[in-house]
Amino acid sequence: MPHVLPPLPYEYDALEPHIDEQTMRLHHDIHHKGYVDGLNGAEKKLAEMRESGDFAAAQAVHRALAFHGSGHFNHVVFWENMGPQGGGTPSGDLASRITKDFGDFDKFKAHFSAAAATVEGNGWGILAWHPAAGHLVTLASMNHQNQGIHGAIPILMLDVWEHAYYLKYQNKRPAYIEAWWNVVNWDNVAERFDRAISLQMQTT
Ligand code: MN3
Repeated sequence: MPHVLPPLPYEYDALEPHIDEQTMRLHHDIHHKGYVDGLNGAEKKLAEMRESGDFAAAQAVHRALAFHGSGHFNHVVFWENMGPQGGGTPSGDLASRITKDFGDFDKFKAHFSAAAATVEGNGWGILAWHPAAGHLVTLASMNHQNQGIHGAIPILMLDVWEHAYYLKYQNKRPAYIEAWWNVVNWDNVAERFDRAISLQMQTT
């Protein structure tokens, strides 16, 4: 079954003034759709390669698979991580866990912002549950096909590719990151956290 571009879970202008409508239209309709099409193309090529037994292009196709696959799935999380009623601070188990693993929310926020701001070039700031470590981790991911810690489950993702903010914030990525906190849908992050912590990897 081919992958399909999911519609945004809110209107294109719903995150104004923090994320502008034009950026959202380009980001979702053009960039995200490109990842979906690329992923479908890579999977189709892989199926053809299995059929023909000719794997000469395997390296390039797997590179495309990782690039477009990560691009697609990261954006699904990213869109749902935001919402027009966002901002504030998390509550419940997620809030307790953030305090336990990062000290307090403000320390976590500063740490996550620094991770996102210092990604070299394009990439992502990621808060993830690591089943093997048994705690939350903050990741700074260059591009998105080169995940740093395998097995981590992203529950909050911030896109810091320039296409996510350049129209409104130009080179001021920290200003975009600061504004982004106002649209975080913590209910969604908490829901992801609740599901993620049910997975415990056996490491001993
Ligand atoms: Mn993007």
